[in-house]
Amino acid sequence: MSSSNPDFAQLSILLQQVAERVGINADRLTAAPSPMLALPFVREFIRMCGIGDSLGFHERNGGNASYHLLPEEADLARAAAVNEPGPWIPIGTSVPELGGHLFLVTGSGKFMRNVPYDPEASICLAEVNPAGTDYRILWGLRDGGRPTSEFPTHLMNHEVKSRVTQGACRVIYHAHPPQLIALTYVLPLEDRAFTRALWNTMTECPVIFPEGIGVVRWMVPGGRDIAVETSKLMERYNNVVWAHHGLFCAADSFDNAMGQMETIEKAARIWMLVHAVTDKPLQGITDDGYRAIGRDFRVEIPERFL
Ligand code: 2HA
Ligand code: ZN
Repeated sequence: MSSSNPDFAQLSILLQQVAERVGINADRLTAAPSPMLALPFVREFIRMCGIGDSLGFHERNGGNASYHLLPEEADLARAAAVNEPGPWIPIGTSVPELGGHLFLVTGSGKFMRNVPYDPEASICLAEVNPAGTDYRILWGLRDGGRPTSEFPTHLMNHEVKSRVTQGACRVIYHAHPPQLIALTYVLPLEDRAFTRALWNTMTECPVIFPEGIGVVRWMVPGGRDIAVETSKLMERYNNVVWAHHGLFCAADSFDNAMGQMETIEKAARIWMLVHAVTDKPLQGITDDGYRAIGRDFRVEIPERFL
């Protein structure tokens, strides 16, 4: 349908009037969907947000996600993001190894539940400047806003993970899974205690996170300090617990990021189910059991956890 079609012109005027009356941006009713939304990694990002919501990981605006675009995806995204870039804004930390890179990221204060419903208002494509100190928005957050308050943690995690995985890690996903958060009131806030407790709940756990799991003590979220602590642990782990807050997962794909979040929350749930019944479980997986898993599944189980 072209705008020279009289029916379309009339419809467009009607929509403008309706939009004004109900107080919303008329572009939302009349604009064609952005070509960005057709890109496969954008669709997968949106899908992951919807799955997280359906699993109860994202009350209100809780949680956030980011995706580090491959160079060829960045070319596609630049072509699809037809808007004028926004102004450069300080990140609040510096990520020199990510200079010039592009990221999809959820918006501050945005609800994960609304990402599939209205992605253009809920997420954005952000570009990091060559020095790695500032970012600007190339697409998205149609009604205004900024990337998540945890953008410094996301970017510092991406910088570390990209380095230690030779570019394989692309997704950082933060959620508030309830039973894992509950566990941060019960277990010592130590990597070893969480690793052992969670590994011991399901045989697949040491296969899915053989490197263990890191724990950050309670800290004020949303700034550089917690970003520094988290990214230090990301050198060694793919999953980092924030005490009394939630979990950060780093992965090479959206499926694996969600898979880690779901597995670790399920492990916490099993821990809770067992300990609701007894303080002293009769049995569990032994150290030699973990060593055998490491051998048969060809994963490295660090001896320091045994
Ligand atoms: O986006 O989860 O940690 C809200 C949060 C902050
Ligand atoms: Zn959070």
